[in-house]
Amino acid sequence: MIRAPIQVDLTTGELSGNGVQTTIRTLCHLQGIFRDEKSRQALEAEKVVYRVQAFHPVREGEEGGLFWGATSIEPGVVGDEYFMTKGHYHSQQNRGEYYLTIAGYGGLILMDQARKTVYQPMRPGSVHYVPAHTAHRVANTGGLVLTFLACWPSDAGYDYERIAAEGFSARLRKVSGVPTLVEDS
Ligand code: PAN
Ligand code: ZN
Repeated sequence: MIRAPIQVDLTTGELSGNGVQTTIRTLCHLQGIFRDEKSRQALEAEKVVYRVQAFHPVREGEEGGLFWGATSIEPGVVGDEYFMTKGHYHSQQNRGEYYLTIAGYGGLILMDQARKTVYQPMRPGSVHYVPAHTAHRVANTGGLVLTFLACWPSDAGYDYERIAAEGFSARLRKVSGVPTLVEDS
């Protein structure tokens, strides 16, 4: 089915138009995500960490379509770890994705099947290819809202359970004020 276009505000990354859905993730949704659980609990439970807007022109799980999204992560830390997304593998592991940074500064954290974790600095205009079979998460390392756009296959799905069970092998932490990828002990 041919769908009406939606709009991206190229300054803020905000999506608008028919079919755009918004999900909010507050600190209370992010139990077990950050290394320092005590610090997370000491913060305001309703504090917004990130917001995801998504445009699904076809049903989730349908083969052959593409989804479009915008994620905005607030600046902040939990302990010494930057505010970040939950992170996931795609349920259909052989599905990749693109990210395009619109505003702010951050890090895309990628972990391959061998649990090797790297991070790529994100800045306005940076385009990041998330390969298939690769866990992905984004952290806001700056003092402003970090917003990026994403495009991914409609049958990719989200495997959050594996991240909940196994985590990433490294975390992006603020060490002497500098974003540093630190192996998780
Ligand atoms: C993105 C992410 C979005 C939020 O649209 O879903 O940035 O991150 P979490 O889903 O890990 O909470 C994407 O990667 N879609 O596949
Ligand atoms: Zn994804």
